Amino acid sequence: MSRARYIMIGGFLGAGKTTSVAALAQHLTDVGRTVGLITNDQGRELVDTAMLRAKGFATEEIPGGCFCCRFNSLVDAANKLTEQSKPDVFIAEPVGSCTDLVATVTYPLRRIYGGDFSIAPLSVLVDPIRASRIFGLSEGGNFSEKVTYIYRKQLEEADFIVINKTDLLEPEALVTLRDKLAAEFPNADVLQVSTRNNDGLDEWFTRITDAEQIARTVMEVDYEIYAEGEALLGWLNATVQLSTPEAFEAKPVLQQLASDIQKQLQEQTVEIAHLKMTLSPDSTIGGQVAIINLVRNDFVPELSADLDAPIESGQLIINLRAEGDPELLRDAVKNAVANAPTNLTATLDHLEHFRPGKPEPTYRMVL
Ligand SMILES: Nc1nc2c(ncn2[C@@H]2O[C@H](COP(=O)(O)OP(=O)(O)OP(=O)(O)O)[C@@H](O)[C@H]2O)c(=O)[nH]1
Ligand SMILES: [Mg+2]
Repeated sequence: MSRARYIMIGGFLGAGKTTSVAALAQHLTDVGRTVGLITNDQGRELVDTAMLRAKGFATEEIPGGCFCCRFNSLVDAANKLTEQSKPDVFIAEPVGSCTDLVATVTYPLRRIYGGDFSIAPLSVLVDPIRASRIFGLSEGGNFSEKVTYIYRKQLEEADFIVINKTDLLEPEALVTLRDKLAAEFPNADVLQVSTRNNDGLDEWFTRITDAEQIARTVMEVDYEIYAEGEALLGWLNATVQLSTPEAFEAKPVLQQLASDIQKQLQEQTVEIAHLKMTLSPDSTIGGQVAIINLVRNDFVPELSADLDAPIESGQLIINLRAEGDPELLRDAVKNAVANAPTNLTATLDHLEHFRPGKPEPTYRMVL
């Protein structure tokens, strides 16, 4: 039996990983491959899983910890997908605050399950506005030093640094960013894409579909700084049941909730890394899922998918990651839900808020 392909697309929170996973999955499906997707998070109730399943892709999620710390769950998820649909390509999205993936995920996969998987080069996506701020090329809201440490480490281990969202940056600024990344991370090839505009994807997808990851000495990581960086991030996952006697439109409700959360966190000077929400109708009428995202404080919440028609009830999933106290995130979300439009009944079913714990990988292999 031929080995299944394992492709991992990393990158910091909000860089566009899930959007790219969906685009790659569609591309591979179109050329006759069978894909199985694996999502991952520190908590449960994931927007990414809802989004990818709504697109019709076989998706397994690993909640409650990152791939590196739940390595055996990653293999279990691949086995489960194999039982369901026998994928010949697995595409995995690690948590956006995770690094050291080569030593803790791809090398162990190669060493222990090398007969089952052929491993693609590691892609690490960047949002160009966020990256320009991290590397001092532009002004604006930013993360503190230890969170930035994780950001840089992600890029250091990349085989491909993929500047995504090129539609957001002027050409000169893009060249400056590209040169900076190429100079700082000479081991990586720097690619440029706009997943939204389907620009540059062919070259990237071709390079990760066929080539094998080349083994090299893994980078050093200070797990104390890494853990402190993770612990500066606040994490919140919640589910809310929304209903009205009369049908309601998803878009204005999601926009109001997102803007309300954003305004409260701006006032608390909490830097948002990614606020994402999906609204799934309880009945099949009304379309698949509406999605809204916000990837920094000084931007507008963007609707990346809408429902076809108004709905009477549905489930809202809220995933919020920001540099700040998780209690502030909880308060912002609870207030926004309480301030939901008056004709809506909003019931909070589940809410967890925490700081990610110290990463303790199942394996760490240096070659
Ligand atoms: N302008 C623009 N926006 C994009 C592009 N690709 C993705 N986005 C948007 O970026 C936001 C974040 O995208 P996701 O794919 O959810 O990012 P992610 O890296 O999976 O985020 P986490 O899972 O939270 O770490 C969404 O609003 C996307 O629509 C792009 O090429 N251009
Ligand atoms: Mg994602």
